[in-house]
Amino acid sequence: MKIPEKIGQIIGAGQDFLILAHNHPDGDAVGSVSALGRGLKSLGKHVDYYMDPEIEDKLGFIDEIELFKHDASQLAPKYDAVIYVDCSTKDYAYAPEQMPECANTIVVDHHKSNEGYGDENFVEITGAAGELVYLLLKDLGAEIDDDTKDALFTALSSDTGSFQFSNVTSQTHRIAAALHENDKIFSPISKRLHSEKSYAQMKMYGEAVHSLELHDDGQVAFIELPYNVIRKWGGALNITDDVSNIGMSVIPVIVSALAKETEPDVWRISLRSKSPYDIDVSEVSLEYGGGGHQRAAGCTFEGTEQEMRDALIPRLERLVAEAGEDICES
Ligand SMILES: [Mn+2]
Repeated sequence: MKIPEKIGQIIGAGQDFLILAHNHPDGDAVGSVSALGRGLKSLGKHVDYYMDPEIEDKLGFIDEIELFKHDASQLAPKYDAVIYVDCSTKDYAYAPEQMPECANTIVVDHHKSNEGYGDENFVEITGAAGELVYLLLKDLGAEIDDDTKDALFTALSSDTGSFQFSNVTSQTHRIAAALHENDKIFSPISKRLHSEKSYAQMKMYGEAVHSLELHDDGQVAFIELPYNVIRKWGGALNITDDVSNIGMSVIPVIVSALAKETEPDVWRISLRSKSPYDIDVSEVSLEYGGGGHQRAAGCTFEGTEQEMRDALIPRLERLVAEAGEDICES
């Protein structure tokens, strides 16, 4: 994997860096941003983070979060570079309305749909953006201390569904192995990220299971969490990541959708497709201004529940139909 040389030069020559990630940051975004910032600071650089304050409680063990800024007035007027992490497009980033002056724009991302909007782009399709951050920190000769390891493991573990998804490669495991060196144990973080839930989160999970529908002879799963249900169980932050994957655990589902009504008539849609089928759910998310990967993508739909269902369910059935007739054989 080739890291553009210019990135090392910009970081080497610069002193002040601004790090951004996407809206509604997940474990990969928060972990990658934190690890990158800590690594740059180990090289004597000054780092500011500007991040969406809506961060899931389960990520609260990452101390770097306390340094995240949410108020643009706290930022410097000028940086040597802004680094976009885990953002498939510039628009998807959580950024101040009035961006400080940044001499360079660096992009570190792993989304297939990323077209390279930076001056310098380290964009490769990997399991997690955290893999790219690890490679970059190694390349820069940055220190990877215990907290940085925790952040990187969080990134890898989050975006690979605890190393279960098809985006896991030998590189993902090699990096995870390197993080485990010196008898470092990540079991508590794994449990925290993937199995522990609060009562409200578990009830929300139950509501999602309860709403599960199958379409297209069981090949398409559809789960809906309406606004009143989300409110009842404490808000959208109590919808854990694994809710998006409930549909995928049902046989013989190959495409699943989770529709969350985060505000009245505003639906955040998460799409999944099962490997090894050649189905790219980002085709659908892109039609609605979203983005993502072949097997995990997202977008926002504005409209009534009926409008959302009428648009989405037939579209997913068509996606499956277009993938070919032999799909049920394997
Ligand atoms: Mn990611």
